[in-house]
Amino acid sequence: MAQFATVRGGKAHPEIKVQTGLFINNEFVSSADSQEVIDAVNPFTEQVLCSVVAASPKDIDLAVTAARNAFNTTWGKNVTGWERRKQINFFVLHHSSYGQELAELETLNNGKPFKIARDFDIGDSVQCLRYFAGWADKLAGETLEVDNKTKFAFTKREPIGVCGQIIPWNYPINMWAWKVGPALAAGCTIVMKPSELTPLTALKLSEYVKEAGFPPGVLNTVPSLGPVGGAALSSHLDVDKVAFTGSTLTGRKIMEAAAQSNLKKVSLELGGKSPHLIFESCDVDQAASWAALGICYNSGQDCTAGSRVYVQESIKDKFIETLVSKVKALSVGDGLDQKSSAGPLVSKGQYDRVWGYIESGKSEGAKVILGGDKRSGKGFFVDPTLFTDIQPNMKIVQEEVQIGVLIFGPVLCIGTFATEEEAIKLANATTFGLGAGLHSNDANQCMRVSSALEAGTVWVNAYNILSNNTPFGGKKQSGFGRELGSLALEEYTSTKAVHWNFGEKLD
Ligand code: TXE
Repeated sequence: MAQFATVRGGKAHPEIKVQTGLFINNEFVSSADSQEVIDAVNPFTEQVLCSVVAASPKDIDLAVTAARNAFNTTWGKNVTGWERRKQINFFVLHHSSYGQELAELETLNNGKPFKIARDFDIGDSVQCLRYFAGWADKLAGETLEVDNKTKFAFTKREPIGVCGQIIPWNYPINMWAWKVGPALAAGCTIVMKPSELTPLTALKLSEYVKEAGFPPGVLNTVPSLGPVGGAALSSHLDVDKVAFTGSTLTGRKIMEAAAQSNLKKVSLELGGKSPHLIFESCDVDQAASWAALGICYNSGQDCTAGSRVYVQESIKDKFIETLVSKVKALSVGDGLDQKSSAGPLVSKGQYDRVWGYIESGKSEGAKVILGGDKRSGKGFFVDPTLFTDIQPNMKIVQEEVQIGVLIFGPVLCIGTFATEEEAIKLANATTFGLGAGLHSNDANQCMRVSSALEAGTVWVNAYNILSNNTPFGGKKQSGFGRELGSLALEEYTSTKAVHWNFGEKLD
């Protein structure tokens, strides 16, 4: 098949050239042994944008070999931290100069609004890579006293090796940067498997990797179906670590594959059913704005989407009325339209799943107070849908937690509580623990509740804000390991202890 395709873009870039091969050793290549392709679909038009090569297990093996060779020769312990920092920063300069084109491609393949793709997804990923570039020459060990007269020990942080990175489709560029940044800074080499739903921006970024002068094999990109390429990567005997963001269901499979192959290190970020608590002392207008953002941002396709709001009974009516007016003000439409604040869902599969949940909410007796009706015409659209009168055992509240598949759309369940104790109990009544939010003007209450919430991140009087220097990750079945911040580097380094004898002689 042709090694590139021309994708019809928006006003700024009417035509975008996309490489369609696998990116191995800095070259775009065909599969070694397969004719399989992946269709990249535009979720607004439902049309195929282009087809890209789907990596087979043999291709994954070739990509791992390329990454291993680079690790042993041109990257890994063979380059100084200072050189890694320079190389990553050089890439960042290059990558940011292509921002508009990359953002349009993200909108075309994922559906999210162009402005958000450009200003948040790309803007933030540039900052993320810069942040990690800064760490590359600051990975220090310790000097430890063993015996003052004869011995001491020191530790070194060494790159863990070849890393498989399996990323989802909700933030294709961000998830790429969150994983690539710390891995490259630490000196690891990478085999990146983007989601089969959104392979295009990872391929575009691979072009920049080559142009920016990374040595061949340092970063390889292998679009593939999850059960084919993702499974091959997680069970590969020469992969030292696999980093994953996606569903709990797939996270379990990856952990199993790692355990049954070479016990590679694993980090998992698996989403959640995040609670958002609204206490009576809060600024209701602000709390409603954050709650609207919490469920509608990225069309609810967000691992920390605040999909369960619990409001104190005394302010229930005022809060719900304000929230409805905030959500109504959002405009859901074509991502290339400047006025859109949210786009369609990413795929027909996600569209069907979300509508299935909405229908189940209705049939189980929850009350729809906004949305809940399908649009006619093209595009995988789900307008924000708000449910009240929920019960803890309803499928929209609990979802399929046992298999770990969530609604993952702009669908909000609103419940009430009387006391702080009840609010905490409701919030923690989930097997997940990724994010949680609370709004209150009582500082002591903020301290008490933020301590009691079982989540890796708690937002107080805000929701969904992230910072590159602040760790992010889950508790319970939302996974383990941390991304962002200095802790992300722990995921990509191993500590070597060196014991040094300068005085003791054996008889
Ligand atoms: O996820 P998968 P899907 C959740 C969300 C959504 C559900 C299903 O609830 O409704 O997952 O989405 C790769 N071995 N999240 O089916 O399968 C796959 O190719 C190795 C939460 O898209 O987890 C893709 O690259 N890899 C979330 C990645 O896993 C495999 C983001 C994610 O796909 C594999 C996305 C296998 N056997 C979905 N099977 C979050 N935490 O933000 C699939 N993959």
